[in-house]
Amino acid sequence: MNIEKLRTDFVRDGFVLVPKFLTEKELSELERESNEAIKKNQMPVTGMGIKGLDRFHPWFYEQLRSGKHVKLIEALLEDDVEPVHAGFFDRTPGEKTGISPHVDAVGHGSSGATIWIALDKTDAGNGCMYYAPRSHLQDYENSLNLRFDTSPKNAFPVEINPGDAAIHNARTVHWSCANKSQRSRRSVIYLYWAASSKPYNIKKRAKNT
Ligand SMILES: O=C(O)CCC(=O)C(=O)O
Repeated sequence: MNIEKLRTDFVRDGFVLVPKFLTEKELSELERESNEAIKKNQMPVTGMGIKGLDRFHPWFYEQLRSGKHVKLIEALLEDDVEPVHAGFFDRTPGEKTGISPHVDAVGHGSSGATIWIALDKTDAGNGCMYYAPRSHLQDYENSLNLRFDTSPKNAFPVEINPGDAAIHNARTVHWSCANKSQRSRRSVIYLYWAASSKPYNIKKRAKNT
């Protein structure tokens, strides 16, 4: 892994893809622990996913703090990190809606990052996530439902394989689409604030929202 190149791309675009981030063994372990966590959770997995896996499953508590991704995120943010939560997303086969454009830093840190690890192959057919390249450089409203032009010129499809990772800045606009296929599209995420980040007190909105 060329960390310098990843950092340059992350700073410029607001995201990076890391193919084959997990070994096959690590991927099986992640899948097994996700299944265990979902079984423990009393709520069904909805479109918004399950947040706070680390609060009821010790394996995720540990991973959130010392998983192998932590050092990479610190290198990309050039800061220590403050763990926020571990989550699970499942765009279930046939699901009719995805997730609206948003930034993860809603109402909190000005700087942070999310690592999104694919458990299944993800593509436009099964409701992949999209990033708006360089959107982290603009001031978008702190909202989970941004008015944002999601046309192809603004949209980078996160089409990756199981065990690959996508890492985005907490201020990068992203969204996902309905899963029109019969294939599942599961992922695990870990969200962090940069330790020195301050709460974001946004006063203005981007011109194009
Ligand atoms: O996996 C998805 O569909 C959406 C993920 C997301 O919004 C996030 O990680 O913040």
